[in-house]
Amino acid sequence: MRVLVVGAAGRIGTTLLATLPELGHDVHGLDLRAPEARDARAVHVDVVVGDCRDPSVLDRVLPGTQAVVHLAGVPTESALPVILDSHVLTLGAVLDGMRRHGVNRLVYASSNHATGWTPRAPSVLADAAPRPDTLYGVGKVAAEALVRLYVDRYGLSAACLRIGSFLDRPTTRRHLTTWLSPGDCARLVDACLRAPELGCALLWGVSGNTRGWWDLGDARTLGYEPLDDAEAYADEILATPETDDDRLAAARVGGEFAGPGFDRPADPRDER
Ligand code: 15L
Repeated sequence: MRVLVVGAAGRIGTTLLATLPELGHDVHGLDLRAPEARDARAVHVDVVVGDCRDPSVLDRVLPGTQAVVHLAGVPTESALPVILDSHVLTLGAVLDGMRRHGVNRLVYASSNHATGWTPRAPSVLADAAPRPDTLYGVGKVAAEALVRLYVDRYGLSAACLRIGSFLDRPTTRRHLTTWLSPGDCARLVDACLRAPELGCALLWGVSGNTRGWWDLGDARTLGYEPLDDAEAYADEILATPETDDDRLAAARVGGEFAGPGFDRPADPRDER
């Protein structure tokens, strides 16, 4: 499948540029800047440098594309105007471009922070109600709503991945439940690209972590088979004493994002 990765120079983007071709996809990318370090597996992948909010840029890269993986956006808390621009406006422009060019499949990198305020429970479904923990989470909720609109109004087939902690390896207690390995990230995106129909799927983006409490049932039904488990790092991580920050991070889906350290006014003029 001919797949456009928007946000190709970011951490997840550079991974997918290297791994999706190995899974049989014909990948190309778009980003505001060129990827810095290219994995040897991605040297032949074409990346256009341009702004996905510019329709003329999309009109260059979308012809012939069969699916878009949209990763663009500031990957952490920021001022509300930045959040809305980088997550919602970029996605809206890409969705309109996809309509213009008849591209009907989207994999969207949402985040656990869209429902980060949800308290810990033995199992939390991936389509848990929106409960953002930050302005970043608000941006992801708004972006998920935009996807929903295009599914319902225009018949788009889409998956929003509420990604946990995308890292080469887990380093904290929270990561023992939230880790998404690079390999599993590629397997999850691949499953979403290959599933016959997505509707408007909401899925957790995590590995098959033994200590996970985010339900992977819907993702597995779509064909996702995680091969990694943060438990392989548990002895090393648990060797250090548990801190108050660890306990806070364990209380809600969003971990420390739902704590006092991420308290921030919506109006940037109120920031002290
Ligand atoms: C995210 O969505 C962020 O992009 C990343 O920076 C981490 O904070 C991650 O969630 C997480 O919850 O660990």
